[in-house]
Amino acid sequence: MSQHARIVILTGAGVSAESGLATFRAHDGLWEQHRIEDVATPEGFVRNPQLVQNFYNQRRAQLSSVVPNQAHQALARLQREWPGDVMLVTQNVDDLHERGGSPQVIHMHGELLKARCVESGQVVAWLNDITAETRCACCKPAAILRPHIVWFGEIPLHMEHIYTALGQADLFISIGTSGNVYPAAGFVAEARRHGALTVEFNLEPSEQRSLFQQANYGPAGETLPGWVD
Ligand code: BV8
Repeated sequence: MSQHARIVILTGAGVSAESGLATFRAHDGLWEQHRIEDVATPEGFVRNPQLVQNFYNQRRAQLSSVVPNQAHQALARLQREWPGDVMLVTQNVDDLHERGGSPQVIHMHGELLKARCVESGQVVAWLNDITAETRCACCKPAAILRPHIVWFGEIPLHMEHIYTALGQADLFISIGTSGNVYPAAGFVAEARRHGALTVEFNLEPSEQRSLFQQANYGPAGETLPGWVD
């Protein structure tokens, strides 16, 4: 039984903002340019698959032109150096935590750099565009591939694993999320219910601000390194 605090970290789009990736709900955010219903729901994918593929192709392609920032690197140091258990859960679908040195990342909303066969559900690494001609290699006849992304109305990934960790956490840290999207937005209440200390790092107070016992407002690339080290 580890005598060191068990930490669960949840990140959102704000942790990648200083790397240049758009967040969702800012004035120039992704949801200002696209309707969620059109590009981030199963119904939208059935209605206009190419519109959805293009939305994710453009975001996937952008990954090669951005780099991790000091917030990603500080979290990776915390994961590597903290003697107790640390679980990093992200709502983000980019690979910046991995490239920032994090040894373990749980992507509860999927990953841009993976695709999924709509027939078999098989998930494969995917670096390029998915087009109308793209087909899987696992089915006969070959089936279409979708982004390995959890859309609205779909069940997030690794939920049992996450809830088990939330039930045992001594410290829950939320970074760069507006606290609008469930079930992730409910994690702070779950951790607190089990006695965890709850800390928020965000540009401004999130929807869940009242549930955090400590808060550090400002760019995570500036507030997190000092706190971690
Ligand atoms: C589910 C992948 C059941 C897509 C995403 C009606 C029908 C169906 C469902 C619902 C419904 N009504 C409500 C729901 C539930 C729904 C939901 O919560 N809707 C909301 C809008 C009300 N949720 C779902 O559908 C989920 N599934 O409920 O299934 C279930 C549940 C539990 C158990 C079993 C079954 C699925 C949700 C997943 C949707 N997919 N992502 C994609 O990425 O394209 S969600 C999307 O929003 C992103 O993943 C994103 O990560 C996530 C959350 O947004 P944030 O990360 O918080 O980003 P945001 O822009 O909002 O905020 C950024 C924050 O950073 C800001 O506060 C800003 O101040 C701060 N910031 C900015 N810069 C910095 C900074 N902070 C620090 N430093 C900086 N430099």
